[in-house]
Amino acid sequence: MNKNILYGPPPVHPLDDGTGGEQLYKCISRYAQIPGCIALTNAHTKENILYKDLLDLTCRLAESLKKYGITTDSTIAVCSENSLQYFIPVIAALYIGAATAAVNNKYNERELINCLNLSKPTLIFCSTETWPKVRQVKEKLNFTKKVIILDNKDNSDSAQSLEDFIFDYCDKDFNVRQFKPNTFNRDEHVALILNSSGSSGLPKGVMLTHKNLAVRFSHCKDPVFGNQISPGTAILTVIPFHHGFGMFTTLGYFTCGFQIVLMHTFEEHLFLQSLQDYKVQSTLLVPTLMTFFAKSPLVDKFYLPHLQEIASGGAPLSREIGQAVAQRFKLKSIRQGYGLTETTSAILLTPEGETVPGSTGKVVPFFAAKVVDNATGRILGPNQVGELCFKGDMNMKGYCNDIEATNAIIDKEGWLHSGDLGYYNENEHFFIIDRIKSVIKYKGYQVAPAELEGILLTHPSIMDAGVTGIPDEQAGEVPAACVVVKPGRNLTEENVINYVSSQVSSTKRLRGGVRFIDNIPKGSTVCLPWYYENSTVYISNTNKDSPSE
Ligand code: M24
Repeated sequence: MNKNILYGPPPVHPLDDGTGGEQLYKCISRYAQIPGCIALTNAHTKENILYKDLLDLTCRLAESLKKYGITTDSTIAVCSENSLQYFIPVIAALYIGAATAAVNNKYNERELINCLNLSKPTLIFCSTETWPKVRQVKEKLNFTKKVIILDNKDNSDSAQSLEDFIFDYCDKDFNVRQFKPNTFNRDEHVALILNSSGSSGLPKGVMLTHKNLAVRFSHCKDPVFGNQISPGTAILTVIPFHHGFGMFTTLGYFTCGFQIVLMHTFEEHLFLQSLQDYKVQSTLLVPTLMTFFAKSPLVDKFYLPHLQEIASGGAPLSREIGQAVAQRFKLKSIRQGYGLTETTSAILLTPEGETVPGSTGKVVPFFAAKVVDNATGRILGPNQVGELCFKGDMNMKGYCNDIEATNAIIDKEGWLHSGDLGYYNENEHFFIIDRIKSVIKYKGYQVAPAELEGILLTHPSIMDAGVTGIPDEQAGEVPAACVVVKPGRNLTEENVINYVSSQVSSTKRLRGGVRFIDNIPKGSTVCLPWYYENSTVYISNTNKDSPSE
């Protein structure tokens, strides 16, 4: 055994038996028996769903899906902002073993088509807000048979309401008590398909299994790496459910019986008011919002004695901001998590009572980590910087229909190469210091340079283009482009920015500006040094967006 491979500790509780769907069913059934036990609250509207109603709705929908013809080989998609109804199709599909593709609700038509083409869902569950986009897209997809609107009671001409779908397909005398989730091989069976561009290239479909989910559930109730189980505990979350961070923390909360107070859009006052009103004990933030709260004067106006934990993940959190936020909220420390879409959820987490400022935590149970010198392949020891690699039971099954990309990120021995540079100290606490893969993180959202480069190259006046991330205090990073203009053509920075903006969702806009150069040196982060050397570079767009985008 190599002493420089670090293993997570044995779990406090053994891994529960059963598929992710069976485990959820068991837990939700248990909490449904507690009178008035609230599963979800919408912080904006103050509406609730009880565990009892969640059980009823998910079982009825699962039964309806089966009657409609959805099987363990089928895929459905959910394209919605965070809402009370979001998890109803996700959980129903988990019960019966259909895979769910969680689609970014902010995607435009082009992005939606690309993303849905990866998973090819038979049904799409959308919201009133995303319906106009989904409607356009459905006409261009021959595999999608039906669209169901989650939050509307009325049927439209070409979509059905959730209520009506259940009414049409679930027997009137269906008895929830007789419902049983399906059993299948959890190691292989795909539970969810999320999007990530991985180390390079275009966004891909990340296939995560029921075993991956079961491991996340065990972390969630682990007293060292997760939360103490106490049904009714209120958790506030504004993290998008379609992203791995939001998806797997929230699914985990259902297994603990927590009251999940959700927000679909970050509003400072409502966020703080909700922390106070629901006596929230734990909340999740991305570093952009941590930076915001480090300075927000409003925090002091609220009485928050119940708040015990703020957890941050999805992007680097500086030591200073972490400490400032902990101080503002009168907490001892901030819990950090580090993960990739390809590892399901966090694989490094701050263990209870072991915070080290600036560290993303220690290896979780069921996982191993090593730091590798990329030039020599040598496994490095403490305090030596290299690429972080992970092996364990939450590593994805692979990318949908893309063995080449899967083999490029997971090697023959099963190690996933994160594309992040970092080290661990003598106490096995990890520190992330840089990213070597070709991914930009704008407010925690992935932006794939290859996608923006592809768009730039379709411009009739652009000969070559390179996209990179440049540091930004508020957003972490912003995408910036270097462009080579075809001889005899004229192009302004504004032209280029608008051209890209017209084809991408907001997070991918070229907020870092555009620089015109004579040729693009090949390599993924080549523009970065160039950018810094040119201090006169014009940044086109000061960040006027809301912190949550
Ligand atoms: P994806 N510090 C620095 N970089 C980080 C980071 C961190 N703490 N976390 C992620 N990154 C960067 O969009 C790295 O470059 C996620 O971000 C993701 C997915 C699932 C779960 O995926 C990395 O290669 C989580 C993040 C997660 N983060 O925290 C928690 N979950 C968590 C926290 C508290 O593909 C890239 O982003 C409690 C429980 C939790 F699960 C991966 O980007």
